[in-house]
Amino acid sequence: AQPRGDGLTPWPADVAARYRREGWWSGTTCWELLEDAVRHAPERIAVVDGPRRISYAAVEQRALGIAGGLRDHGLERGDRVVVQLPNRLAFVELTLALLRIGALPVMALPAHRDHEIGHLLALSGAVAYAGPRRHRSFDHVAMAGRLRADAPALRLLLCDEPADGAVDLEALAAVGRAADASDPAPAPGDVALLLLSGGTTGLPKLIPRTHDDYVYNARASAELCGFDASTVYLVALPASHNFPLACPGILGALAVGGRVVLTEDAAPAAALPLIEREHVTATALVPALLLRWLESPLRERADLGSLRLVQVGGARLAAEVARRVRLQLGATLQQVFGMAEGLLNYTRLDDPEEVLAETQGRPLCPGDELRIVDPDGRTVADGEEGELHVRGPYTLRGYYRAAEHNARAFTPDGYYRTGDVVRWHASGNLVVAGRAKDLINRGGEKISAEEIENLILGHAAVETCAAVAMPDEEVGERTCAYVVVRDGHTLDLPALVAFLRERRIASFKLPERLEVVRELPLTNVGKVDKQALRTAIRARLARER
Ligand code: J2J
Repeated sequence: AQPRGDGLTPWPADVAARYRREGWWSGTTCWELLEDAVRHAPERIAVVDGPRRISYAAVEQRALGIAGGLRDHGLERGDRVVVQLPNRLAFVELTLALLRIGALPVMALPAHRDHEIGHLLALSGAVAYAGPRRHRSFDHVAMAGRLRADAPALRLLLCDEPADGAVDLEALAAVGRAADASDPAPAPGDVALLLLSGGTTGLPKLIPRTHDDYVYNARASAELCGFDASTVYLVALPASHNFPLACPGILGALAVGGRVVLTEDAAPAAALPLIEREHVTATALVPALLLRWLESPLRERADLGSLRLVQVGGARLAAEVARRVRLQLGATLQQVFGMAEGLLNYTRLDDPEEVLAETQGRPLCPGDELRIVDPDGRTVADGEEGELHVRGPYTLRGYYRAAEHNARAFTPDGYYRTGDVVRWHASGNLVVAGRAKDLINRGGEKISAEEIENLILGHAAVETCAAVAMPDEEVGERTCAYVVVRDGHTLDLPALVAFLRERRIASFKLPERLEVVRELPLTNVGKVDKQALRTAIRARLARER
């Protein structure tokens, strides 16, 4: 079968040939990763979700049941499916089923609402939406109904329990199916899935990841992290994030015959007893969640003796907190500086404590090409700070259907401009020093300043506005909205939040502070001086404390 080029910016032919020659691209699809593990140990438990324990053979049959059922409903290779399932068995099985068919999961977050899901449906032209019926008192089926009017391609609703007008995934899984090699399958060079960017643009971009590149991502990560058949991996972060999905995450654990334990609740009261009960050996956290685990009185009550590896990434981790992982959780810390766009940096398990605590690791692959540049695009001197540019065998060459943005987000020679300001540590690892991109990193969830500003500008009282990060002890950063109010109008935070809620957006994007000002400071080229605003709010918060 010919690779499906739709939405994919291909690597140049000579570069692709090198990636194959070096073995980084192995010509394997994500589904074949699972198949290998099934053949190896069919009876072993692959996935644990609450009381349910599903063997490798059963996961395969159940995923094939879903794949067959979806094919019967007309789903084909190359079709897009917006997946918004929480950390449940159905997430794993549906994702595998789509990977088997060659249909593309669009990895939405459970926190997304009409605003985000509507955009993802439109951008991807998805023919199906998969969600829970109700989750955290939100009715996802009703949302899908509302969005139908503006998503003409959408014709199939999938749910993991019976719901009006939706196909029941559990019923398809329960019927099951045997493997049939004659069923059409994707090619290794095809796009496997679409991940969400933690972008800086008005609306989020989608990241096409191919089977070849994602299989490398998961396998090489599993090897680096020492994953094997004895690994019990806890999915604490939302499973649709790249980190828990494939770094090494769910795919990495399944590829080596390990076990995946799911939880919808990562709070200490739920996660720590689960670690004890399931003998979890590894997990991935964002710094904010790690901090909650460390601070919890439950930590001393649960037996966490099985825990060997705690990966932390997604946002800056303070060295003082990093050092507490070994002392208070009895596990090895691994810092991960990754991005859904591709590049993964990991500290190695046997790195000295100082490197584990103070750096964000080094690239996964010898084929990763990193450049640290000044604002003119010139490489900085060794050890100096600059913006990180990267290309490599698992880093995208272009966002999905975003030609205009791609012209800015990539250099002419194919490097992705990460927007992260980094420097090399003497140990050969990277240190993330800051960022040049305009977003707010709230406990690892990325909020595009432009996206939230566009929404705020829709309020009748708002003349102009700017959204900036303000420091926060718990989640690292929160959103502060600076607003110039129109003459004769007033605005306070509750009114602004109520207005934004009516726009039906993910609630982590809501501003948590409002500063009404007479005017916004400008730089000498006439743009809003966000640096000045960040400094101002930081000073103000310090004074208030
Ligand atoms: C500081 N900033 C970091 C870190 C990511 C593994 C881990 C994380 C992500 C992720 C991921 C950071 N210290 N250790 O996909 O597979 C910030 C940077 C980066 C952006 C990417 C994975 N680790 N960051 O966070 O696509 O700014 O991926 O460019 O959500 O998070 O965000 P995202």
